[in-house]
Amino acid sequence: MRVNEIVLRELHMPLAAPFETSLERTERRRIILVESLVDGVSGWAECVAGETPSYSPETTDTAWLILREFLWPLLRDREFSRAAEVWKVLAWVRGHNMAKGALEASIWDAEAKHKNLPLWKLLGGVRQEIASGVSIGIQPSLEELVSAVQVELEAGYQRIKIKIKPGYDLKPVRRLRHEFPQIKLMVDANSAYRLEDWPLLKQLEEFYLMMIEQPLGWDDLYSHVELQKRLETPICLDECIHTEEQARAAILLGACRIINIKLGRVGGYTPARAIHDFCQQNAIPVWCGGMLESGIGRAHNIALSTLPNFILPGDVSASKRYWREDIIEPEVEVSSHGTIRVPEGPGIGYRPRLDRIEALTVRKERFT
Ligand code: OSB
Ligand code: MG
Repeated sequence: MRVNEIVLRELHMPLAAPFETSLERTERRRIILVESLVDGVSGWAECVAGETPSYSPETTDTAWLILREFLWPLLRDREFSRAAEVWKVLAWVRGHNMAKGALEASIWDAEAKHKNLPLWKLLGGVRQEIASGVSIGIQPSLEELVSAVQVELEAGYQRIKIKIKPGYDLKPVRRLRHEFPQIKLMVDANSAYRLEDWPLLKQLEEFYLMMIEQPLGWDDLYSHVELQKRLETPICLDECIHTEEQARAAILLGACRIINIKLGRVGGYTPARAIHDFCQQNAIPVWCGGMLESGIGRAHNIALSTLPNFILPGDVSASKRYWREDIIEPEVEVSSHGTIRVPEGPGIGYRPRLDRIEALTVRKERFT
C-alpha cells in the first residue's frame, strides 16, 4: 500500500458546554482531521492536540506544522504492506505523538476499509460492546456538580470521573460520596499536586475511589512511585505515559497500578497496542481516555477499547455530551446500561459527514 495524498483540515467546533480542568477551561476545539488517500481509499483520523500546550507540549498549530513539514515527507513515495509498519517510519521524528498518531490511525482506517473489515477486528479487538464512563469538569458549585453527576448516572454511565485541583478536592469528593455511596467514582488532577501534598491525597482514601488519575508532575515518574507507596488507592497515569518505555518504567518501578491509554498521547495504534500488551502481561488494567474528540476521534477510541485488556470503563461517551451536532453518521450513542455498541461496518464504522466537515473547516491543505 501507498499513501497517495493527505488532506489536513482544521475545524472549529464549539463545545455544547465548557470543559474545565485544573489546567484551563475549553469552550471551543480547534480540531485537525487527517484524511489519507491510500491506494485510492480514504482513511480518516483526528489529531487530539489541544489549543494550548498545557496538557502536552503539542498544540493544533505545532501538529499541523509537523504533519506538513516532517511526517508527510517521510511517507510520501514509500511502500507499506500494512498500517502496522507506518509507526516505525514516523518514529524518526522525536515526540509529536499526537501528530504522528493521527496520521498513523488514518492509515489503519484505510487498510481496514481496503480489507472490508471493521477496524476493531483488524486491531485484534474482542468485544462488541464497550463500557462507558464520563469525565465531568470542574463545576461552579457543589450543587451543580451533584446534578451533573445525577444526569450522567440517569443516562446509564458506569463510572464517574471528576476533575479536581487544589482547593476543589476533598469537598466535592466528600459530597459526591455522601450523595452516591455506591457508584464507581474516581478523580483526575491533571498534574495539579506535588509530592508534598501527599497527606491531602491520603485523606481522599476515606472515599474509596477507584483510582486517582495523574495527581503529580506530567513527566514525573519518581514522585508517583513515592506517592503510590503511601496510598492504598491505585494511581492511574495519563500524561506520564507517552511511550512504551515510559509505560514499562512506570509499571516496573511501581508508579501506578492502572494506565489510561490515549491514541494521540502515545502516537498511534502501534505504541498503544504495545503498551496494552505490556500492561496485560503485568496485570495492569487499562482504559481508554478521551480528549474532547469529534466523532472521528471518538470512533477510533471505540475501536481501541475493544482490545482485551481494556477492562475498565473509559472516558468514551456519547457525541451529544460534546456537540450539538457531530461530524459523523450515525452519532455515537450510549445505551441505558452505559455501553457503546461497536459498529460492524468497514474501517471506523461511522461515516464522516463531508458537508458538515466542510462547513466547519477554517483551513485546508492537500499534499500529494
Ligand atoms: O486528562 O483525561 C484528561 C480532556 C482534555 C484533556 C485531558 C483530559 C480530558 C478529559 C476529558 O478528561 C475526557 C473526555 O470526555 O473526552
Ligand atoms: Mg487525565
